[in-house]
Amino acid sequence: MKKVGIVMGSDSDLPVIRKATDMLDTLAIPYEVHVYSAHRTPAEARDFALGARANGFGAIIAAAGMAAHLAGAIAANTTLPVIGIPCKSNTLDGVDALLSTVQMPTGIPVATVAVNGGANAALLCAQILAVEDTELAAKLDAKRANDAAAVLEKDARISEEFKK
Ligand code: RP5
Repeated sequence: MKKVGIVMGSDSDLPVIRKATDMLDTLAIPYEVHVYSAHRTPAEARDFALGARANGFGAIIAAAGMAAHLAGAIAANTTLPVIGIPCKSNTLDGVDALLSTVQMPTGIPVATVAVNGGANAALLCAQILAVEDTELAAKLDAKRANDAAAVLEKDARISEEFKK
C-alpha cells in the first residue's frame, strides 16, 4: 500500500496531526510524519514534495496555521493529492489558516478539510488510496457502519429518556 505523507509547519501543530495518525493507525495505513515549514524550511518542504511520488507516497496531508501556505507550497511541487488542514492559532480562530489553505488559485488544488480536521484529513487520504484497494474500501465501509450503529444506539437511549 502507498504511504501517506504528513507534514506540519510547526511542532505546535502536533495535537491536530495526532488525530490524523490515530485514524491512519486504526485503518492500518502506513505514514511518515515531518515538520517542514513553507517559510522556515522552504527547501526541505519543496524537496519532500518533489520526491514524494518516487518515495512511495500516495497522498499528502499538510497542516499549518496562521498565514498557512504550506499545503499550497507542497501542492505546487507534486501532482499527488494534497489535503490541507488549517490549524487554529491563538488569534482569529483559525479563519486565517482556513482562507489561506482553501483559497488556492486555479491550477494547483488543495483539498481542504475543516479547521483542526485531522481525522477527516486521514479519512480522505484513506478514500483516495481505497480507489485502487478493495480491502481498504471494505474497512471504510465497516467503519461507517460502526459509526452509524453508535449514533442509533444514542438515539435509542435518548429517545427512551424523553419518552412521555
Ligand atoms: C505556522 O505557524 C505553523 O504551522 C503553526 O501553526 C504556526 C505557529 O508556529 P509556531 O510559532 O508555534 O512554531 O507556520
